[in-house]
Formats: sequence, C-alpha cells, structure tokens
Amino acid sequence: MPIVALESTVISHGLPFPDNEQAALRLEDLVRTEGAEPRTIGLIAGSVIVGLNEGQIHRLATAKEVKKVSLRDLPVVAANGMDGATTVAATMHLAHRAGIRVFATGGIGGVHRSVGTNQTWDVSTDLEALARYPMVVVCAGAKAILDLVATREVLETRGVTVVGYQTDEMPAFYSITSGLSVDVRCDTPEEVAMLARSKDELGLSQALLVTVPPPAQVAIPASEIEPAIEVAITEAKSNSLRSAEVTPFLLKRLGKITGGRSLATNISLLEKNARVAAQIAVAMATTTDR
Ligand code: PSU
Ligand code: MN
Repeated sequence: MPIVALESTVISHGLPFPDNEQAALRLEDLVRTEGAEPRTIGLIAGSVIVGLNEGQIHRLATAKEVKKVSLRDLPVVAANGMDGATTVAATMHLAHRAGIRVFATGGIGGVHRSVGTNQTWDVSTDLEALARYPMVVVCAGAKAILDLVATREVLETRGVTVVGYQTDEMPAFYSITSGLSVDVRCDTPEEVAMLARSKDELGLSQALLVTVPPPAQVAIPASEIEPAIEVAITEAKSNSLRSAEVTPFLLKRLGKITGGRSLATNISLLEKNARVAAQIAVAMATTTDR
C-alpha cells in the first residue's frame, strides 16, 4: 500500500493556530486524493503514534506543552509520558522503523547562518537523519533562514542524492531558485521511483532528497524575503535564542514581518509536497510489483 509519512513539528511549532490544524488535515486529504494513505507522526502522552487521529492532531495543534522532538529528545519524551511533535529527523526515524518509505515536509533543517564571524555549530539533526535512513523525503529544499550554501555542502558530504523535481536547481523554500545545484533532475513520479529503487538496490543508507519548487503563484523571490530574514535573525540574536527555539522563532517572526505572506507560501508548498510525495508513493508501490 502506498503510504506517506507527515511530521508534526510543523503543526505544533512551525505554523500558528488555527492554520496549523487546518493545514495538517488538508495535507492528509491531499495524500488520500492522490491514492495514498497519510500517517502523521507524533507522541501523545509518551506513546509514539504513526497515524495520529483528528483528535490527536487537534491536541498537538493547540496544547501549550508540546515538546519539539528531534532524535535526541525521543527517549526523554517517551519515558516521561510527554506530548511531542516530531521534526524531520525524528519523523524519519519513526517512519523508517514502521516500514514507511516516503515522507513529505516543508523545508528540511540544515546549517544555521554564522553570527558575524562566529560559526554557531547549530546544524540540524535532519541532515544526520538524511544520511541514515533510506527513505524518499519530499521538501522545498532547506528553510531559507539557513545558510543554504553550507547546507548543500553537508548534503554532499553525507552522500545524500539531491533530486530537482521538474527543476534543474534546488529551490530555497519560499523561492523557486537558489543558485544551488541538484544531482539529478526527475520530471515524473515514476522517474523518482526508479531512482529510489536503484539507490536501495545499491545498499545505500541515505535518503533520496526530492526538492520541489514552491508553487509559482505564491513563491517569494529571495530578494524580497531576504531583508525580512535578516531582521528576524537579528531579533533572535538579541533574544539570545538557542538550539531548538531558533527555527520556530524565525518562522513566526517572518510571518509577522511579511504580513502573513510567508505563512501562505509555507502552507502552499507543504500542500504541493504532500501531493508529489503521494504520487511518488503510488509509483513506488506499482513499480516494485513488476
Ligand atoms: N518545514 C516547515 N516548517 C517547519 C519544519 C519544516 O515548513 O517548522 C520543521 C521540521 O520539523 C524540521 C524543523 O525538522 O523545522 C527543523 O528544526 P531545527 O532547525 O531546529 O532542526
Ligand atoms: Mn538546531
């Protein structure tokens, strides 16, 4: 059966209420429309749920005390019976463990920008997970708040094959272009399925990272979003934010600074990615049968 995993950090920490709950349910509907089964992943009272129900999605969209859960947090949240929203890294771990091969998100985490001449060493565990779990991960590239050049380099170092889906260039989350290369272009779900199959047959542990440009009607050129990103990063710095707080803070501030424009783009690209992931899952289910 074609299945698409979906993450929950974007619900609890990436989008504001009520957009987060609506988007989460809509992503599931879009996956079903394309003929696949959605499995939104998270933790409820310490239990891992692969396929949250509507009530559980509501809980993660509204509850105050939902921990952002990356790999290192998984045992802590599980052992302490807490609610947790899983990042790309933690979702990949749990989805892979459940035998799911395709996963859709918005933008992956990556290398955060240096502050002045200071390398912060804030590098998302998402990059580690992409090197470790052999899944197909569908995204709009890495989040634009990051150092995209450095993020691209780490993907290369860790042996992650980056696919441009109907593009020759890696998208930059809100923007269609980034100036960054992809390793290969695929124009159809079937091409991605074939590539995923060769990767698996070669015994590679890495994910196939399928990068999908945001829809043209809502994409924001880098020149327009960059000033807002710089303002948000300066604010994060003066608030001495660290670690897991940084990304949610920046996304929230960008939404405010752009008057909701970045939020609308974020939701649209999540929707597009969910559809493409479902189409790939369907293609993978049919090609393996042959
Ligand atoms: N994509 C979005 N919004 C998000 C995220 C992805 O459109 O909020 C989340 C993912 O869960 C990703 C996390 O794993 O942001 C990255 O967090 P960090 O930089 O702290 O690793
Ligand atoms: Mn981090």
